[in-house]
Amino acid sequence: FAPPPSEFNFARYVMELNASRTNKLAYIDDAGEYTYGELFDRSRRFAGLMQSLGLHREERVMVCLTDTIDFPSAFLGCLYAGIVPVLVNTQLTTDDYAYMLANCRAQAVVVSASVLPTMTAALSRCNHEVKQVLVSQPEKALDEGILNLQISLDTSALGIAAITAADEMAFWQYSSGSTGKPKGTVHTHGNLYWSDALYGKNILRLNEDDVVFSAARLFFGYGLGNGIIFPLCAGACAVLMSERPTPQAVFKQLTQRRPTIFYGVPTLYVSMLNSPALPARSEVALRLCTSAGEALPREVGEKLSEHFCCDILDGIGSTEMLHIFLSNRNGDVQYGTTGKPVPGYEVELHDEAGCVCEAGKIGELYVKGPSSALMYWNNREKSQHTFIGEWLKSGDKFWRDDEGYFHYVGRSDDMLKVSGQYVSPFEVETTLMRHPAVLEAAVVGKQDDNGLVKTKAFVVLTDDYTPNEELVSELKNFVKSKLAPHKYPREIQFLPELPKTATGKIQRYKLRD
Ligand code: 3SK
Repeated sequence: FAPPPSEFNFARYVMELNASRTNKLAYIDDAGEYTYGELFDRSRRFAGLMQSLGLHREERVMVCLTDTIDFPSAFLGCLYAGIVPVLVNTQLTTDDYAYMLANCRAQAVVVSASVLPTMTAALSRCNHEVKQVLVSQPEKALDEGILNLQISLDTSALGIAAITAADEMAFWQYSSGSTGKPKGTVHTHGNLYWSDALYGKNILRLNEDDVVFSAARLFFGYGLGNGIIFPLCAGACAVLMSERPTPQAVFKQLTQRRPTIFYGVPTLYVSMLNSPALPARSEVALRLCTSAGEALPREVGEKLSEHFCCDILDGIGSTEMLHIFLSNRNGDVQYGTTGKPVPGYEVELHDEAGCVCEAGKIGELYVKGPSSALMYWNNREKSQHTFIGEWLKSGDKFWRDDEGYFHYVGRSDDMLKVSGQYVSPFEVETTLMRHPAVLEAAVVGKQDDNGLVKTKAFVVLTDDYTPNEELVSELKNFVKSKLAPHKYPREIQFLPELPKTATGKIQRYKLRD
């Protein structure tokens, strides 16, 4: 792929790409349908609104929106004006928002009505600079001084386009590590171009006839690529859903909107497979599914692909790399693996001495590619630890087989060493999940009376089983019969559900505590 020109604005780029698609559908959300013409008109008005409120280039706007047409309009509108949207999770606490508002020094906040009370509390707590709060789809009258986004857009003039550089700061996302405060991850206009060129075009091969639907929300890097970057670069149509992506809600979209591509996460796929309402192949129009966020267990991938007669592409990305850089390919899927490097990215595994690992050896994953973030905002120490020259240290452990497929072992900080040997929580969890009693499992390290680390499993049972001591022994024996003896969980605790992030990742650190 040719690099983007040095003068490059992603919003203007997609507007030009879709100039002949004025009447083609770009989005379908819970409230209606929007053509490319309407999307770009809303985006330009959003840019005009920000400019009329006195926002300048490079200033930040916090975007805290659920998945409706307002999200892509605000995102593209900011980019068009050279203003920097800071995309934040809609399910955070007052403390989180207060920290982020102060950290990014947002001059305006665009927020969904459902998040307004939490955001208002955060705004009153921090010593902020916010000039204006705008609310998307309010259901009741707003306090004086707060603007209704739709009404403001209706009366706003079209904004003035900014001439930006490909390497210029375009938007931020917050990356949450297992410890410490969230880190403002700064991405460029060029990064948006590259993640589409390398993954959207080469791996998904999206075209204008595709209809895509992402269970991962737009504020998450995975969702942003799925629902904005890739469909807009292909002239495709994206379905947006505001409510939580439960299996029922997802089935409704799959059967009624009939997307050709569905982007899911492993925990959702597990629940979908366990639901009696799982639609038949004939009821859906899928040509491809993707999975990210955490590794997709082999059995889950195989069962789902058999059911829907299409490939499920498991891959891994990161907030820092913007989207997926290691992935299975359509027609070349090894279930239970994360596939091979996406062409355009280089991936290496490093051992503890920093040397590149040979096949079969577990190592720390490093990735190099053109969509890598610039830095973490105001955090030199963490930036230097993660962005190492041209390489990015991902914090994940993998091994590579002789055919070049990468096998996920776990987060570097979730890895356990039991009896001097590595134990991958993921391997024990997926083994447990092969037992019919186990819906989900999470494995952590727990010190025994001698201070030695042993594995402990937290298990959510399927509907047909109830917790009892016999089942504990049965599950331990089941793992012992499948894995090396040091790997079976010495302790098993049953839970009604596992603690998870908004994007479905198991929060093992909460279980460790
Ligand atoms: O978690 C992932 O695998 C991921 C994928 C795409 C973009 C962002 C992330 C964190």
